[in-house]
Amino acid sequence: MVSGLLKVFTSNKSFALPIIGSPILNTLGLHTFRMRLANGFLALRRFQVAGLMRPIESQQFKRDGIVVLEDFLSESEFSNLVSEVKNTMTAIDTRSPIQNYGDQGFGQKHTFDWGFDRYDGDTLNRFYAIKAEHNATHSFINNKRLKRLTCLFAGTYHDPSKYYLYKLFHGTEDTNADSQKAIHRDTFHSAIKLWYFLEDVKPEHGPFHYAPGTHRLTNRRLKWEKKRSIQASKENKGGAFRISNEELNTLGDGQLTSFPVKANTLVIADIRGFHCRGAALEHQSRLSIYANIRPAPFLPAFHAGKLRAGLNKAKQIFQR
Ligand SMILES: O=C(O)CCC(=O)C(=O)O
Ligand SMILES: [Fe+2]
Repeated sequence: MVSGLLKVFTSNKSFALPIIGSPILNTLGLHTFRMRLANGFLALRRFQVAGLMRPIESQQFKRDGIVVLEDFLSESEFSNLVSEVKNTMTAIDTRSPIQNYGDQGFGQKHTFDWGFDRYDGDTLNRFYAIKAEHNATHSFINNKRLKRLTCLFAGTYHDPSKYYLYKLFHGTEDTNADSQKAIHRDTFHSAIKLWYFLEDVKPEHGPFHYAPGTHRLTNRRLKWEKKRSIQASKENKGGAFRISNEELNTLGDGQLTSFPVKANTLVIADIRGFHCRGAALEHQSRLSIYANIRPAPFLPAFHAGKLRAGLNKAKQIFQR
């Protein structure tokens, strides 16, 4: 019971849990209370990391929940980065060839020496760890504009460990469908994902789709969330709610839009907004640098990197 109560104040979104998933408490508004409270903490964390400074892009992010920044790096920085990433991927793919584990739905993590694979149905997400020798990649991750925007949008301090090189291979939909291609929102609280695309993403590559404006907590949205939380509690379901296109349009907060992009474009999205992966031609791929930045929704901002280093040090001392 105590642990169930404590989980209310974490990012946990499973309606199979005792308190988070209580139909009575959600009828009384627990889920929407968590959403509103998380908004309050986000405002606090944004103030902690950026004060009152708001870069020009933040107006658009506040309105739409997504920004698309073309020509993000200079041509020379971009071409250095692309060759570093492609060389790395080729070397790793040779050492650790892609395997099919027969996963269905949202697959488990399969780690290999340089990263991990995770399948969505038959579609593969291959994430490659960034190592010290990847100079061009490190320059990208430490890009001042990138850090300013991500820290402000997510309300967190910069944490390079969140970044991966990322190759997405679209699979066969008929036999083993990719669940990310259905419209959904990831979280009940604001959090960001970013993709810095290294190659053009055309319609056949399954571009990111997003419904601008749907990250906001409008009254209609809160009503919808409440209804869905009660239903999910009764069915002990997960909390990454799906929505049909018709229902999304009825909600009226924003329409699903495809975001095909040119290489050298950075896309940052608030994943509380409705989104999905676009339909693609089989075996097409997308290449990007990716981060999923999801700070604890009910805590002030803290330096996760420094905390990890401190904990590791303490562990070493105790193990002596
Ligand atoms: O890969 C994409 O375009 C989006 C997939 C998705 O829904 C997610 O990463 O949360
Ligand atoms: Fe998602």
